[in-house]
Amino acid sequence: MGFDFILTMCTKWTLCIVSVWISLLHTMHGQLLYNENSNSQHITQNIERRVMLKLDGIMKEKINEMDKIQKENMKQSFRAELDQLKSMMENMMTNMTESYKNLRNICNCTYKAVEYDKTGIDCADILKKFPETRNKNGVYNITGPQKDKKSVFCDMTTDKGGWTVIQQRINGATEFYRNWSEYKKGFGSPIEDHWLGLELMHTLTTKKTYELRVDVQRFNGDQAYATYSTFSVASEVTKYRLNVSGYTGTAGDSMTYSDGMKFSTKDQDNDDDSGQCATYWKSAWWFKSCFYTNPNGQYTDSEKRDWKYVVWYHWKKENFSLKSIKMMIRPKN
Ligand SMILES: [Ca+2]
Repeated sequence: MGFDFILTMCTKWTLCIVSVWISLLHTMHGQLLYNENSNSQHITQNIERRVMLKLDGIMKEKINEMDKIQKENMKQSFRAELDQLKSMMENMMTNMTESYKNLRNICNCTYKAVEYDKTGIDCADILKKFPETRNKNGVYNITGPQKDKKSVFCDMTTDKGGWTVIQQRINGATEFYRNWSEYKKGFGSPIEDHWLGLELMHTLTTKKTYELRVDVQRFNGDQAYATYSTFSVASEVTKYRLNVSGYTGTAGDSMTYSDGMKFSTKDQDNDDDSGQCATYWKSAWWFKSCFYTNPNGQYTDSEKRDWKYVVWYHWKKENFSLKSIKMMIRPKN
């Protein structure tokens, strides 16, 4: 039985040592038979030395092997732990996304549930005709230019309620870089991002004297408002010329600058600028040259500084993007 064979066969420490000692006895016996005249003590010592050397070699080799195995095992276990961690993170992300979707659905359901089958000329008219709607914000119907019903969001709580929301940006769900006919007709959803439509704004604000309230919110949660004692939109012939005046509030006056201006969209340049404010800023508004507020600008999901975003400059005298803006009108008493 050779040592190399033992080395190959040895996989366990105990097995290895037992095998080596069996080999020692075997070899001793063989050597004694072969050298029957030799000094048995000398032979024994010689064999013992060789066996010890071999054992030492085997031990070293085994230690190296164990080191390698240990390193490999550590590597494998580390990799397994990483995979487990990765899988946990992926699960967490999936759960978070799901929770966020559920939360959004709950919010939407709440909003959807708050739809009232009540119609009026505007939200103030609905509040007057149906006093039970006081403090009940939600979607109501108002009579459109062609006597058709149009869904609007009514704010029935702020400053005694009766406000018809004409413009809203809350989540970037709707693209606002649109053409003239879309701004004329209106677009979006009353419970999310919404533009009521220039024609309906004109129809409403020429029947009575309206006031305007604008509510703005930063991404840090700060809120402010601006009210204007008069607000009206002239006919399409005048390019929906704006009449706004009588500012009071906490947000600063960023709209009087646009007073008397025609409305401009990407396909109708009616501004006072030598260029095209609408196409330059990818927006639509009663641009002059160009604006201090950009309610129909690009929506972004965090606070950034650029005029292209939804901006209300005079609040902090800075052009940071707003988290939300809401424009609403109500007839003056
Ligand atoms: Ca121009």
